[in-house]
Amino acid sequence: MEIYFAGSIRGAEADKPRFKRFIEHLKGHGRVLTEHSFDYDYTQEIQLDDYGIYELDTGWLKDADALVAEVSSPSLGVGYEIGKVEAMGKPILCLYRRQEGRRLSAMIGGNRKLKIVKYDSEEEALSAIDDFINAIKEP
Ligand code: 6IA
Repeated sequence: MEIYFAGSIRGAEADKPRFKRFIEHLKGHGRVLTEHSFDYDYTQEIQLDDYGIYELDTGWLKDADALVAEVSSPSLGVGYEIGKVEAMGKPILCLYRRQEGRRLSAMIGGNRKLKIVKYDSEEEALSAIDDFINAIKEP
């Protein structure tokens, strides 16, 4: 199972430690193609420019069996990735952390083709990941 984890990169510094914990959990289910996209030190080492990032990520989107998108912080890149993977007909889980005074975009929350899970605790998000991946493994 190859999993593409997506999350806001330019604009969500505070989310990064949580993303890393989600990625570690996902690694228990398969290969996380984007593991290093959220690892600043590693990415600095490989020094990709924006063209390189786009090529690498769009290749991984084609390879992936499923997309797990953390959508708590608005992100052009994550919205774009969700649209592309939806067009490929692959399963998509969107995880949204409930935050006072904020609402998920209607273009995500209103799309019945997406599995949307709104969570308060990390445990809820991790268990939603397990349910989502297990449902793909046993259709
Ligand atoms: O608009 P955003 O930057 O929030 O878009 C985030 C999404 O685009 C993520 O789900 C990634 O898959 C992809 N993406 C955007 N920037 C990068 C990136 N930058 N590396 C890999 N994927 C990216 C360099 C990483 C940085 C830690 C130095």
